[in-house]
Amino acid sequence: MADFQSIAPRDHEAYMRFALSLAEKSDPKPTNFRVGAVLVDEASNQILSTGYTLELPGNTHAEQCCFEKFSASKGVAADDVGTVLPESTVLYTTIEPCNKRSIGNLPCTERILKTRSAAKGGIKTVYLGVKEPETFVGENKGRAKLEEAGIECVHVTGFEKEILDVATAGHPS
Ligand code: HJL
Ligand code: ZN
Repeated sequence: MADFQSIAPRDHEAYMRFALSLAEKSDPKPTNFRVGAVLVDEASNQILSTGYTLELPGNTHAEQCCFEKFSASKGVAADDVGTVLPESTVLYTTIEPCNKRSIGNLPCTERILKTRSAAKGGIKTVYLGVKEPETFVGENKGRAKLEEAGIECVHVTGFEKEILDVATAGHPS
């Protein structure tokens, strides 16, 4: 991916700001949060994929769009994205990955865990900008579930207000 390659390695604030700029591309809706996500190979500092809520057709989440765009670019099925991710892949997401979804949709937490059970690579660390507000599903256990499974979760602080302002722009005031 060619854009935004000026981010220095492990500049978590800059990557989070980039993820927030992606969230701003999502159409404001009262029924969801506008989230942005970036997949990065931390060893080479390459951006592998980007995504934002509803970027792909259907009721798609930011992290899901990241994964589906990357698997498509590698010519593998979405389910097999973990087989084509480098060992040192990390995910930046403005809001903690979800753990509960409307019927028929796999939670992003499960998608992340599945990348680790694949033969090669997978997500090793998730950098998140804010805990999910309890608006839609009550307390989100996404982070706890990832940590239990050995995936490191790091809260990149300082963007909470901006992230929530963007995420809830379509919600009634
Ligand atoms: C994250 C997103 C997104 C959410 N969270 N991390 N990325 N939209 O792109 C979390 C929220 C879910 C509800 C409803 N949102 O989206 O809890 O209808 O939107 O499947 O759980 O689930 P659906
Ligand atoms: Zn999700």
